[in-house]
Amino acid sequence: MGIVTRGFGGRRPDPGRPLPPGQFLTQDFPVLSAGPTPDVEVDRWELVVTTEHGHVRRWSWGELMATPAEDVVTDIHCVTRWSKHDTRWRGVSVDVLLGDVETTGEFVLVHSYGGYTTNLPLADLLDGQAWIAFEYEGEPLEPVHGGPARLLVPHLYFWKSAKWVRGFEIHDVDEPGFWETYGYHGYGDPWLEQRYA
Ligand SMILES: Nc1nc2c(c(=O)[nH]1)N[C@H]1C(S)=C(S)[C@@H](COP(=O)(O)O)O[C@H]1N2
Ligand SMILES: [Mo]
Repeated sequence: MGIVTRGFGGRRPDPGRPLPPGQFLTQDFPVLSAGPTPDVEVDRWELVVTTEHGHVRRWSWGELMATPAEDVVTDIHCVTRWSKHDTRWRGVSVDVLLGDVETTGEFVLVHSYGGYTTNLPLADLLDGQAWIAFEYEGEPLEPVHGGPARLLVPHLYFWKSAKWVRGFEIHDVDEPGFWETYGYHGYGDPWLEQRYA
């Protein structure tokens, strides 16, 4: 007997797979943006990490592309109650980017081109839990979905996955980001239904 592999084309929704409470499955890819899609050219793009001591580490687009990337297949969950199974991304693990950044800060305020921000514990960006994603389903990430690159943190509600990501500010204290200031939960675990504070 051969081994049956589920190829990309063969992926199907699995109605038996558990969803976080209060979520429904969608086949679409809704766009949720708090403002217009910023025009981010890759030759101007950079990712800037600032530590609590003010140390700065930058990556240009070329440097990001030269960094080993990985394929990620994961479920995503939006606080507006849609979830998607088996979304396929390509990106650079945040572990690789922060590998040589010295910090004892515990919190990150993520910044996007266009001004969006979101906060999360640094630990949630590490240990294979977060990527700077630049491809979706085998194609360059579309601008409306955060292209050229977005943060992907699929274990938290999708508002933490900042589109058009521009940088991480590492802090000793937790500072609320854009939606968190408007009452969204500080952490946002979909399995615990941490929608609002
Ligand atoms: N920069 C930026 N990132 C963002 C948002 C935004 O408005 N601006 N919206 C967030 C929210 S609420 C969700 S649900 C997802 C939506 O991503 P999508 O539009 O690719 O589905 O992006 C998140 N990241
Ligand atoms: Mo959202």
